[in-house]
Amino acid sequence: MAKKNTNTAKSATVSKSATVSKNATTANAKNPKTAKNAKSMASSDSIAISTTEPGPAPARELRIGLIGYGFMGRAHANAIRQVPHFFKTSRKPVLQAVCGRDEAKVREFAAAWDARSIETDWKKLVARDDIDAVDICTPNDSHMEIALACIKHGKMILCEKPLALDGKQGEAMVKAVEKAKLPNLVWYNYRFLPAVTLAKNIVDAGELGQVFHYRANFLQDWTISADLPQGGTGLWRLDAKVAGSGVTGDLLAHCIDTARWINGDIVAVSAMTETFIKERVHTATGKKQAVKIDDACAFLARFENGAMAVFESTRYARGHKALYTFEINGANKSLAWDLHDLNRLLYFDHGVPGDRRGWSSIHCTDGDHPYAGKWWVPGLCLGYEQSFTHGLYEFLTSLDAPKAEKRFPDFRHALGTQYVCDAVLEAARTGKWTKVKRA
Ligand code: SOE
Repeated sequence: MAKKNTNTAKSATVSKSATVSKNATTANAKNPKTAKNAKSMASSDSIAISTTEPGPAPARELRIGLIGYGFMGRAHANAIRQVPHFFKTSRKPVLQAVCGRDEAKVREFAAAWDARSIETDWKKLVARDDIDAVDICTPNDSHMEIALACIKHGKMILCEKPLALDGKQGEAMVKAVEKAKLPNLVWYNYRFLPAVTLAKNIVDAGELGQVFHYRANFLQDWTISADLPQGGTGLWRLDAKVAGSGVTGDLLAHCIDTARWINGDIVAVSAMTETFIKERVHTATGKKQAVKIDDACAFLARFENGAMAVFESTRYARGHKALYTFEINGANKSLAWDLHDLNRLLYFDHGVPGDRRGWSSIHCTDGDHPYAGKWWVPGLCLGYEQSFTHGLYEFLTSLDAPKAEKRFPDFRHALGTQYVCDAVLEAARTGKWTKVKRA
């Protein structure tokens, strides 16, 4: 390893000096004065770089096999590429392989994202010796089977949310992964945005005082058309057998993850759901079939810390594409966040003198803000994609300190979120307040 480094340092020296002396010669021919400057530049430049000191040891690779190449596959592949450019970790993530059933599409994805190899059978991928971690980016009904196979083969797992179809599946996954002591993550990404992490830090510092209220929405409008079929690429989200549930597992799960992370466990819920379009053509059969997912869901919740909450999600809020918002109100301060203006955290401090009191808007792009200092210069914005990059960074960091408190959602945390989803659906079915199981 050290030898390789030294070589790298040497070859850097050779090529840089070569460039400098070429410039110097050209300058010399034209203007002797410039030539003198160029010479001194050349010597100081080469002093700066002609070192035989080895640079830092290159990070050991973490060879990731990605299963699934849809929209989420791209989000994850992008994070795998970004982490080593912006963050220091002792394992360098690389896209060792991508896997999907359609070979032409997998090849296209592999070319676009520089995957080193492809597979069309996930069982082969999880058995490969050159894969350290598997990134499960497939529809929800396959998470458990793939995760259990990964565990058998001793692979770390990065699993797309929600963890599974329901708590029962989630329990089997948690049991197996913890028994095997394999590092694991679930991609609940929004908590890693600087403004959301700042909200968490402010609440953790106790600045809000007693927390009274939490409210969150996740609003979309893409399923309003009755002509939209269920099943197949992207549209599996409308097929209960594949998705497990509708907006509860797909969208509210994000809100629940953030809420539990910031404000602690949810202990009981009361809910209502609605399926506005009762039948849709299924892409697999070409026939109209009953729609069994929740198109919309609203629920009330009680947190362990006594705070009360309101959550709402729908795919029928005309005009809203992905409006995730939350607000938290404490005795001293309130915080609010909106995905459409994701770099800002709204902040109200009752401690400010009354005549200057008001909501302020913190643009979380300064070096003091979580993650922001690792990117550009202060004031320049980050986006949706960085939420995945930061999540992966936290996962990689934890590999060096497996006993430290995890700064990302693992299977067990995601199981807690799954239990809230299960309780919400149960409460909507029975019309009763329902206790949430503890993960
Ligand atoms: C659904 O439209 C979806 O893509 C979810 O599946 C994602 O988890 C969410 O982040 C954005 O919306």
